Amino acid sequence: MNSPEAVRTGLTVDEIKRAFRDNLCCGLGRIERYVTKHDLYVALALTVRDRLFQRAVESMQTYGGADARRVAYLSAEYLPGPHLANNLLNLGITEVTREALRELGYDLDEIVAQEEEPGLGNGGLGRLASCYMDALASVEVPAIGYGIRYEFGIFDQIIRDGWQCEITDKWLRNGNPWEIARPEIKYPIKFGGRTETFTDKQGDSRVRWIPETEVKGVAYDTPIAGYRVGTCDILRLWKAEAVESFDFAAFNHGDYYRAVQDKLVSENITKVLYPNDEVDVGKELRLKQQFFFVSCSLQDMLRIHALLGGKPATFHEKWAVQLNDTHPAIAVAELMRLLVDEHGLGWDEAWLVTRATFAYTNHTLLPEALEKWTVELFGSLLPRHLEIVYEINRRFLDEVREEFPADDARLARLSLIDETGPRYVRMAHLACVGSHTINGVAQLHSELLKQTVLRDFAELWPKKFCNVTNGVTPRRWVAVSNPGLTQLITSSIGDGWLRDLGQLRKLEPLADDANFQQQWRDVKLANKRRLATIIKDRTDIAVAPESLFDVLVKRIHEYKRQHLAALHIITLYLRLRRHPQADVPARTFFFGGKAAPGYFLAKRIIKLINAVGEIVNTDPIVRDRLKVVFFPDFNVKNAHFVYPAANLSEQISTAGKEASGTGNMKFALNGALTIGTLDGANVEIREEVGAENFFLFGLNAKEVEELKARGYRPRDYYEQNKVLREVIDFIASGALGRGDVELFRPIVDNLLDHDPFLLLADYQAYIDAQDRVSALWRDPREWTRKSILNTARMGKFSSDRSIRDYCDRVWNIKPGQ
Ligand code: NBG
Repeated sequence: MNSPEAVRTGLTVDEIKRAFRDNLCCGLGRIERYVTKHDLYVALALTVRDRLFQRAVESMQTYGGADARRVAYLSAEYLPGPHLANNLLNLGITEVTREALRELGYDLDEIVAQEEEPGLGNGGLGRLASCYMDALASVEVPAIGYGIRYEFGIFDQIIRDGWQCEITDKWLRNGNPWEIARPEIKYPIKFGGRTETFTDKQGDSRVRWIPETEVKGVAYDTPIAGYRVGTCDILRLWKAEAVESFDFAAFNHGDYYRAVQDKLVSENITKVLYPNDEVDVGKELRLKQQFFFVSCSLQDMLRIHALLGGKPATFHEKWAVQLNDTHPAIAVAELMRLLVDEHGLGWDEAWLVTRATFAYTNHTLLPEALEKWTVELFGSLLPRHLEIVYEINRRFLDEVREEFPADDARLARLSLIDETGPRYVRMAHLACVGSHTINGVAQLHSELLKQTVLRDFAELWPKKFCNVTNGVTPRRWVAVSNPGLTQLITSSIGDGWLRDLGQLRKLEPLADDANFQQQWRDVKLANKRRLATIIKDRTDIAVAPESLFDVLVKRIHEYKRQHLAALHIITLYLRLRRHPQADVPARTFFFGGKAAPGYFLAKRIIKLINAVGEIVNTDPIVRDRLKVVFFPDFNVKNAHFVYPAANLSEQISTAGKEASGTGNMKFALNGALTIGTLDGANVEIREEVGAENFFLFGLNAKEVEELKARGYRPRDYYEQNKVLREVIDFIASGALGRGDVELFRPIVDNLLDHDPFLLLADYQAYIDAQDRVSALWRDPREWTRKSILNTARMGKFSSDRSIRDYCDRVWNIKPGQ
């Protein structure tokens, strides 16, 4: 109690009170009489951070031993969400902290609401990385998550006259109490220039890279605590800064302003996160970002390895490095460079180490998302790496030639260099060649990967491929965001499910219990009220909490088919207009999600949804039965309010396009029923919860391909389906555009003439499935039973299970828990 650590890191009400007041005064220089809510938040965050770093330091000591193999998760994106409530939960101090603050006259929930989240990712991929950080610590795997400390994260979205507007995200403007800058952990990163060969002291021929510019990467550490365990891992994000020596050189020449200019240019590298789905990728700055964070991270791992007494040749024994998509794939060439050029290993030895180090996760089958860089750009920025890529390729193609003699077409397909037109470096190929294991993120996706984009690799190295189905953390996605449900579940089956999600099965016998059902509905209704209040506040639309909450939230993309949901709403609208007495149960349709700023059709889809809302929400005939809401700025913080309030989860992507999905898991875990296609992880969710508890519709992946191969003609569906025709004609008529017939013409033309994502082919099946949803909604007991069973059977989709699968199938690590 009297030792300094006890005062700084104790967990009793009194110790937390003391630490909090101490931070307010000595950490922030504030006195209680004049504090703002933000001051209170920062003081509490610092109080919690002390307790986290104490654990992080202990974890480093525990795992510093010679035997441990640690994980480095390399990801260009993370979406951690607000930290405070989650950290309190994982430390097990939510209630004592609430009490400590109450005694000081403050309200914990108000303070928690102050936090602004780091939006350092686009969507599912970044959020997955953060769920995995939580799970790595929770199953006690020593790990570092490496990434980029973007100054501007994903833009904030506002809706103006139905259109998306982007506002720059200034998440750092009020400081970030969760991170600690580590100016002593810094690495030089080189760009451009040329290479030359020389003979070293041993008489061996070596290569030297003479760069044109150099920047410095500085580490910023955020502790990531496991759930109720001692382990605390680190998220280490890199910020670019100017190298001092460069400033001095210019300064000495009297060119002070050039020195300042260098500083600006250097810091640009980590200025801004690139939105995905942009048409014009291949930007130089993005390749710079990728190389920058990868090189910092590998240099850091090599430093830690040496610190623990390791030699470069045993690097792979101590580090399992996961490439989160191709964004960090340049790591394969960079580790080779570090080992060969900087540490003097021979090529063959370095290659063994490299291949034993990396594993690659693919997150998409969409061909346009597979990264490639022109050879010119790549070579001008990373001349030494281009040489290394060529050498890797030369040796690799020799290997292929042995396996498949006289098969030039195959060689061309497999090559790291795409030579079908202008020459490109194919990053997915580099990742495949340089990794010991390649995985997809759901069973279906992993299979399709082997049949489509990575088919030649699967034929060459079938054993390299495996599947690890994605998962989500039940801590954030139930305990933090849905306290009502958490309490109900825990009072029924204990709290073991939060570390072992399979225990939710114990809820199954309660699915028919009338009393439990009533409590289940009460919790859902309270969550719906909470969401309704927020919606009223942000959009001024009043929604009825008793109506069916039908929710579609995710990035806006044609393949995710938000516009198919719009076709359904218009169908119901026209049905009600024609037959005002029609039996359509009251539904509220919620949409949320950002469109990439340069993605024309996605932005128009947002406008379409808002235009449908404008008509539907004000029409006296349907007014109280259909409501359409676009919830602006869907992010982690807002998501906390959305998943717990959903009755119906829309997972309606064209089969074969969504690699996994993780929102689908968050919904079902919170008791929503799913309407969905056989795509991504939907397939496995349906398998787990039971086909009878899932609204399936639409073509499967094979049927999609067959239909396309036969020659898909969307117009045939339009001509043959009277209701569909009315719906499309309604959009084309200008009725949604206040008479402007041009407004939605791009969408209408796209659907009638191309429809690459087969909305029209799936339309009728979707409407029929929605009618089954409405029918079931009229039977609250049956609906509730299915809702309970959905939650009860979601155990497989915990990110703890995913991480254990990675440990077992990919990293060869034994988790501590
Ligand atoms: C996304 C997929 C999702 C998947 C997440 C996480 C990319 C490139 N891919 O289906 O579209 O759930 O990755 O694996 O962002």
